[in-house]
Amino acid sequence: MTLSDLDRRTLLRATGAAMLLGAGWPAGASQPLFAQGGAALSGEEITLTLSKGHLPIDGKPAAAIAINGSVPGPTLRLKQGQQLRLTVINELDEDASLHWHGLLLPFQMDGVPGVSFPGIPPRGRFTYEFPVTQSGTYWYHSHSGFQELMGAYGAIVIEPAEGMPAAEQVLVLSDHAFVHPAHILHNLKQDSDYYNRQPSTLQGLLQGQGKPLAERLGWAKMRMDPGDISDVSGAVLRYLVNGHGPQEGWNALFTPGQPLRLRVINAAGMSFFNLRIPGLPLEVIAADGQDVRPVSVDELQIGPGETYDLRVTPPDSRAYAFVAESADRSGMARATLAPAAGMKAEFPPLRPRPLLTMKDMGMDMPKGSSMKMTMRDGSLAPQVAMGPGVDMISAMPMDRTGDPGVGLDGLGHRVLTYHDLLALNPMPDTRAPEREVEVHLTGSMERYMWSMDGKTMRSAHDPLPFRTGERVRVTLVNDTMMAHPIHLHGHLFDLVTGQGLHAPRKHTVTVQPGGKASFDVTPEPGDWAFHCHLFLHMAMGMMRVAQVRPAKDMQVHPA
Ligand SMILES: [Cu+2]
Repeated sequence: MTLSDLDRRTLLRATGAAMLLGAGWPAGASQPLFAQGGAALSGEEITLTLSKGHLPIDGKPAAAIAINGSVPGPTLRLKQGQQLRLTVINELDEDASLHWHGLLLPFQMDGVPGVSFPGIPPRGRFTYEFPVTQSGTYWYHSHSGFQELMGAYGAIVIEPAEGMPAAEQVLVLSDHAFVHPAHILHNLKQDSDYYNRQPSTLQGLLQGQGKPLAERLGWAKMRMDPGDISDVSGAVLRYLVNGHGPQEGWNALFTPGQPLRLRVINAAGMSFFNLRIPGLPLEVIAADGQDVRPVSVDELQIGPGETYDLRVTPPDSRAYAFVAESADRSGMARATLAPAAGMKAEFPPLRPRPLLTMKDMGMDMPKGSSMKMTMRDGSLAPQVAMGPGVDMISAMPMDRTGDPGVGLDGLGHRVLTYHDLLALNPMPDTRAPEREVEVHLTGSMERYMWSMDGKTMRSAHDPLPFRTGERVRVTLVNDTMMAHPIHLHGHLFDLVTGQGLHAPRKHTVTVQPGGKASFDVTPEPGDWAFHCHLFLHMAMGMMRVAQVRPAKDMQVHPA
């Protein structure tokens, strides 16, 4: 079963199983307690084994899937230019896979069941083999079932062919529930507001908080909630740093006055994080593994699937709080950076919950204009299959790559946007795009349905066709009120942000609610997964296959 194949029957079956299993699977002598954070593995031959057990989160065991007995799995420390043979052993009772997120490789080694290979059957194994051509911070994760949401992920750090290693730490951020992900999905299908425990409706209305009354009534009429930032929240998730829950936290040492590189990976299945270290500027030096001109900020948002390398130079001999606050501010992952073991940092309280704006609905319109009329006008996006799974078409989608993310405007300190990112090296393919492809990110929040162009992965087997080596612009239009981190496998694309030859190169781009984002890309041959990195959105169908073929073999599908 691939995650994208989760149709209704599979879902019901999985949910039934999850219900029977309660918290996932029973704790017992046969179920090992996993380690928090993995050892480093290097070399040309690496073996990774997936197995089930329990992860202690703040002392309480949660059903989990580990790689080599830890969550996260081992950190793969590689060298640019080396060969790599990765043998993956599946000790689970279901099909498994591992995908190397952000790595450029032959598509047969990319690890997506049903797209690039058949998957790894229970008690089977698969050997991936490819050259390591790039350097930087990446990660790997399962692309099967709910395994990633349950802990099947780890970091990849690739040292450049030349260059001295400096002091560094890897921070794998994630989210983990004490209930099975199928149970969460089941609850969302019944009530998409299930984990949005403080809807900004009656109580806030009575207290006169938040939005003005007229606007509130408008939102109510559309049966939407401006507080709907995340569909899965701290009500059910615990936010982890390197497998450590927020009460326990994770600790790292630094030498005062010396620069320290933090390789931050967002491996969360369902959460955006806002990162900051109160009292310490963050110098962004790489995004998605690619060097950028250093830019100093006080805070930045990281979407699921993205990585950022941050350089910090703590001046004082005191403990600093690394805060990864979930974007809906329902919880935080915590790390302490200190010059000596045992020091405690002061963590700030969660900030007030942000609210969505009209801009997040793709309608930055003057007051008094009618919202209802333009909420679902299919003529604005002819390729979108209008059906019950599409409850909105952005009327006026704006390029929002210059926005810092929901709730991060007007904080009074510097917050990173994609516009601040400039690639250190100019882009390798400087051709102007020959054509443009528009892909709509669509959904129905109420029905918890997610799709691209109104079609789910399951309903639309026709892939998105590309020609090998063409230069193409892909524009993503977000017709929903949630941010979606969209990931293209096996490629680095050049984000269109007005930076010319120094456009930032990425593998994952967050498209803000009601907004749009464009990238230019030179497609590599093969079949590549292209999907939202919120795993439950992908499971419900926000995924397509980018099919790249030589021009002579192109089959153009009618729209
Ligand atoms: Cu999504």
